[in-house]
Amino acid sequence: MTDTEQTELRKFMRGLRKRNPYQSEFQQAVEEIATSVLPWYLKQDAYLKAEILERITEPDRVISFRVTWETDSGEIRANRAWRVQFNNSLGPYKGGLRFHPDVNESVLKFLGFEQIFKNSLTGLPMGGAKGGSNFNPKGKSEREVMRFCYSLMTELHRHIGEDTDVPAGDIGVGAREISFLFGQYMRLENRWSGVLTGKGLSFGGSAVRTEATGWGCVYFCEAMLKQHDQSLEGKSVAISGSGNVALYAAQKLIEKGAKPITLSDSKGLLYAKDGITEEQLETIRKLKEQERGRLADVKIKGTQYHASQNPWGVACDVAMPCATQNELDEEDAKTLIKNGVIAVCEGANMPTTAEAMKAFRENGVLHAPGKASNAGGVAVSGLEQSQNAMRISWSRDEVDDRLKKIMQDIHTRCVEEGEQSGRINYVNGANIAGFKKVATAMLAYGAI
Ligand code: NDP
Ligand code: 2IT
Repeated sequence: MTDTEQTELRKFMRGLRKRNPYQSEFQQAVEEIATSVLPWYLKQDAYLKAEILERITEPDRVISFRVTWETDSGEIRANRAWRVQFNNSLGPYKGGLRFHPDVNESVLKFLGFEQIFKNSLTGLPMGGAKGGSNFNPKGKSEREVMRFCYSLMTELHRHIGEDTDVPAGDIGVGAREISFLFGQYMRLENRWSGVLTGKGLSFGGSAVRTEATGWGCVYFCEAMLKQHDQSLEGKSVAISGSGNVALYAAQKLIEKGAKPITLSDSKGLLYAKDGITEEQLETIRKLKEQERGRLADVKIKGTQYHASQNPWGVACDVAMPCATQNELDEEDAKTLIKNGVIAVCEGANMPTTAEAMKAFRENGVLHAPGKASNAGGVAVSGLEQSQNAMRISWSRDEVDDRLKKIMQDIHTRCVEEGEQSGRINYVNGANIAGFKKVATAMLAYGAI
């Protein structure tokens, strides 16, 4: 960055921090995008005059509401919930719902903001949004989760619609929660519509949506390695998380001949020196998806559980953070670099801190940002919307072929926009490619 660009960035960020105090995650996500796009943006008079950067960082609206529900023992509980409808320039608002005790407005604004550019990169007509609640589904009974979902949808239904805003899953929201939410939407609206994605396969869900984020992340990683004359074959991969994204990333890695050597959760790390096998992964998947167990409960020969540890201390060729934001910091990055990591491919949203990103960049580690590498999930959500609109359903192979093509196209866009003196900066590439399309649409709409 030149001195002028740096001064402009500081000025812009000062204003943004003032307008959004205490929202550190949102500020972090905006600063990353602004850093990438400013060198281009500052040369575009029309965009500058239209204040596109100021406008794109302001959500269209944030809906905030109370969700009251009853426990099995008859106690009344109240949680906070939000829907951040960030930008619908490219299509109806689209993005997941997160249920986790750490959810607050800053977290949902960062996620909604990232979603605008991720959705733009998919090439599908989707705007950006995110929602969720500080409700903790852990330890709750099935009936409690159901009552909570019904209550949340009782407010949310008036703000969403198949051509307005189409929520989906994220942390703590999977097939079970989407089914409860969808059932309540239908009851309230008295009609069937493709208003949520990630639905069950028998009621409008798309083949491969469950697997899409993890598989897509591996397809992106494969493309990134191929671009650098490498392959996944035989590579050891440290994965964090053991939820939807992590489990299906591990599955596809095994299929590609790579070795997933770790999984994790918020309590600890599961390590398999020789790689987790297909059979072992199936056992873990059942424990997590059906019994809602913890990794500490996994008792499989050839694996070790280490409480309170993350995967970044384990020597690996590739790191795939698939749990949550800021889970990989500068110290973790330095350890990975020391241990010879060649690529980091993000399954989660913003899992890498700004300092860790800098360390990877300065040490020549390939780094795929989540908005590019985890876009497979929302892409197949977009395909679910198309199938619902056409009243048809595509086969697994058909959806998987489209997913592969979308991930390859995203990779190509990152390369085109991210090439700098012979090296590819995937973070810049994804940010610039995602931003340009939305900014151009906003400019065309005039002063709205
Ligand atoms: P899940 O709820 O299925 O799994 C989340 C996993 O991450 C769990 O293993 C969980 O451990 C761990 N985790 C969550 N919060 C923390 C934390 N604060 N510290 C340590 N570990 C944590 O969620 P997903 O797999 O769906 O989502 C994972 C990431 O991928 C998120 O960043 C999400 O935004 C992103 N993503 C998801 C997509 C999807 O389609 N599902 C699409 C694109 C991105 P524990 O059980 O102990 O909490
Ligand atoms: O972060 C994400 O892209 C998601 N949680 C998926 C969103 C979606 O609408 O499928």
